[in-house]
Amino acid sequence: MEGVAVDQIGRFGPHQASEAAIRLARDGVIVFERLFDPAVVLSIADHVRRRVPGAYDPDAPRPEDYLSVGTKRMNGLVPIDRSMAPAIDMLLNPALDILFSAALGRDWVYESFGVISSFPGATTQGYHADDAHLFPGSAFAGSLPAYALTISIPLIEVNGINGGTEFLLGTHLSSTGEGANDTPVTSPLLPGDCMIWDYMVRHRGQANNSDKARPMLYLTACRSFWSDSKNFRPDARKLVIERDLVWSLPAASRKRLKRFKPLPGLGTGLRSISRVIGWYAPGLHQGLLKLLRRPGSLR
Ligand SMILES: O=C(O)CCC(=O)C(=O)O
Repeated sequence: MEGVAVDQIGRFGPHQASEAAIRLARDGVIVFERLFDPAVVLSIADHVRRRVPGAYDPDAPRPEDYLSVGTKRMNGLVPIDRSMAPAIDMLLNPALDILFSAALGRDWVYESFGVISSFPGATTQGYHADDAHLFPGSAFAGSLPAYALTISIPLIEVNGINGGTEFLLGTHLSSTGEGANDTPVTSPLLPGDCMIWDYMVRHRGQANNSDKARPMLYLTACRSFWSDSKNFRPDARKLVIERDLVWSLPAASRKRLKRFKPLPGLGTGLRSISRVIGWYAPGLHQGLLKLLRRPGSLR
């Protein structure tokens, strides 16, 4: 941790979302302390461990839509099924809505929900931004507001041994990626806290020198015109939720999750098969549809 200033990242309580938004615009990163009930976060951690064992054990099967993000590091999808329903309440936390509306405009949406882990022996990442300025090389680079935010929610305590994320404050506002201050800063996190940063701010994950994985839920919220084509494979599923969990929400909450894909079930399986037949054998597809639509058929 030599050369790393601890706790210069603005830390805010759940009732300070407007102040947090001002600081996020200035520094490119903030922490919400105790935004969530730690017991709920730990119970979600148990579900993630069961559903996505590869987030805890590098030798376990890899998560779906896995992406390697450095030596002994992974990022993967976490499908939100009924057992993870409390995660929906976390996503719809009122303080997050205030912060995201201030930073991203009132039509903000969620783009992805997954987990990022560094395993024992993970080395420090190179500095990077999660994506570039919207108009790199133009006079607008560094002067436009945020288009997307990353939200990390630790599933265990994050400290100087298992390695948090460190930031070069203010670099989201620089057309060259250089900040007024090039000393990286970080902040310890406990289950219940969350760290939020602008996609354009430069940062890196620190080395994991502990003997355990360091998993964090990893989310993206963004403006409604934007989608992440840098950090996912073209066919990746980014936000998978059991359909009823979304449809049971009031419309104002549902619109934040409108990019969700339903957890695959029999219906989605049959629709995919039908799409493949329609694509490769359109004649057969037409014939099957006619058969199914005949009076007295199964449909
Ligand atoms: O693991 C971390 O602390 C940060 C990871 C990160 O910035 C990335 O993979 O893009």
